[in-house]
Amino acid sequence: MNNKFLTGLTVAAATLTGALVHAPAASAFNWSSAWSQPTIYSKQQAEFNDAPYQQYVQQERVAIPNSEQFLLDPSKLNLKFAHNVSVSFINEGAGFRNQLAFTSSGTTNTSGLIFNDISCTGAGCVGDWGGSALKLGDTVNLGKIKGGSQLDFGLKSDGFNGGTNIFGTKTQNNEDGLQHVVAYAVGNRYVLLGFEDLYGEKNATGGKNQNSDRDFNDTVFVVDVGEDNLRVLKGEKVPEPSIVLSLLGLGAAGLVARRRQNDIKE
Ligand SMILES: [Ca+2]
Ligand SMILES: [Ca+2]
Repeated sequence: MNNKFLTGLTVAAATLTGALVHAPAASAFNWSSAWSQPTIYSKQQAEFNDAPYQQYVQQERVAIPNSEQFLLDPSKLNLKFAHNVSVSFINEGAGFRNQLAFTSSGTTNTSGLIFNDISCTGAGCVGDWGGSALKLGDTVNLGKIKGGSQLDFGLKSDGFNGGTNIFGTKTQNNEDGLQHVVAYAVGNRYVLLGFEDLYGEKNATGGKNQNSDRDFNDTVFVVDVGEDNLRVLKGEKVPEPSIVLSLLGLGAAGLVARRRQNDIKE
């Protein structure tokens, strides 16, 4: 091995190191300014009942306690089966008027805004401090997401008022390096997510810290992923439709097919 070659390697290594050092940190969640508010359906229109899920909304400034619900990793919301995915607003405990968006990547590649102004007022609303854009249970359809897709969600803190801090499900990509989302499996078909919208450790002030209460109640919503997808997310074995068909034969096949159609329609 000659010295010239070694020098070349050293230079290459130095260049690579430099590139790594200067590479921008991965963003928490890619936000598009081209997004606009999709149609919001009332809970009556969406036939959604928010009442069973209000119990998971933490009272203001109370850190989330141990929950008996099934804890999920919000950065790994993989859907195995196709489903018409919808998102329903449960509550907000925020002075900020946050914005929520989603991405789907993999088999279905799409993204968009879900709620442009997360603010509510009146009975049951935890953060009744200005704004009345949403009613509890309001629902947005994300459309059909195919099996083999990964759902992800991001929050723009006070985005309605021009805020620019974005929090995502990947803890290491958040600017403060802290977790800002919790996720639980609730009921038989929903993933419940709660966002914390302030920077920093609990009660930390100074610099970018915002005296956070770390209660993860600033935006709380559920995602209807369907029964089969939720079972998979909880680690249960759910057979492929084709396997079920071959195991059960033609008579049961009709039943399975109908059940799948219902899954899509719901
Ligand atoms: Ca509010
Ligand atoms: Ca909070």
